[in-house]
Amino acid sequence: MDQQCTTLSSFIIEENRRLGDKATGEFTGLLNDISIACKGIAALVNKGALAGVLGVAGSENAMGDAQKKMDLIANDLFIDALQNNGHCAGMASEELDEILTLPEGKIRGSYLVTFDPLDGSSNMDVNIDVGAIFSILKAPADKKDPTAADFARPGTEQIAAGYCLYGPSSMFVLTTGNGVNGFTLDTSIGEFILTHPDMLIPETTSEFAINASNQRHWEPAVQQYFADCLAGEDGPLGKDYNMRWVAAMVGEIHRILCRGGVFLYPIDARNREAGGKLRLLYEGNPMAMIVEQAGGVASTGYKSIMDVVPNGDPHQRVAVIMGSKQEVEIILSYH
Ligand code: AFP
Repeated sequence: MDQQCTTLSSFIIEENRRLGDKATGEFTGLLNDISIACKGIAALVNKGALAGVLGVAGSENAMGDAQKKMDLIANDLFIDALQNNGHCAGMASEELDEILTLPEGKIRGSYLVTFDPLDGSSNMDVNIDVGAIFSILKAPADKKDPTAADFARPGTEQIAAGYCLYGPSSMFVLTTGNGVNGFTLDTSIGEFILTHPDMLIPETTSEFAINASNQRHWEPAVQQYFADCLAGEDGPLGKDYNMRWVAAMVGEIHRILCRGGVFLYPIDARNREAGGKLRLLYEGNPMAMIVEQAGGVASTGYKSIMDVVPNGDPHQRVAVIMGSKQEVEIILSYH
């Protein structure tokens, strides 16, 4: 093993020290809990059919999505990691109807965690990328059980955010508000190792990701931008574009962090009242924090995602346009 390698745990300890944190160890412990959940999920995702984790569970989540077996397993792994170590006071998950407080007798920690334990889970059965997304907020100071209102805080109040991509290799990508760093899971030693320090999104791009099957429902601004992308160098944007669609936001955002691009899940006629399709607290906000910490822009089309005021519903939806700074600004100029 490379003697110089930095593990996720040593990176977080060092980062806290550098930031002059009083170092109670609680925040480090919380990130460690999350990374342990992600390692457990990575092991099962990697085994796939051999672990018997493919297929549907036969239930639905609060949004009416059919839950996969692995959605529920990943959710349980997050809950187990977060409720037993005294770092977390409550959680909100895509797979739980309501926010979750801790059982009697468990120590209430100083943080709240929201998560999508298995983003893009319909990719599981076809062996394509899936991921986990998380956001960390400060818990109420009084150590009482949090309520849904305690989670209803704008993205600007996030303490940290990250995702774990389960792809050809598993990668844990983290921001604590001081840039973005990526760690690759070395399965031979069971550690996430810093492999992508100071990730920065290129400002310009000619690659976009959008589910074009929804085209007829989009607003005119997005319709026009899309038409101009397709027109390529003969159109007003004056360049040929490439298109990608992983159908797991973690995969799209990771690609954008590595080589630039824009990802759009815009308002459409069917979800205008709800505010969009993706979820604010465990998809929009954490990804917006990561993208902006990496030099990109994250908007609803009309305002910064992290300025959206939550309405108290843990599953509130939001429109998402994020990625390379200059290209997002071009898209916003269409609105
Ligand atoms: P799940 O987390 O429910 O699997 O959904 C994934 C997702 O929220 C996001 O990661 C994708 O970009 C988007 O939905 C894909 O949805 P469509 O295939 O319906 O466009």
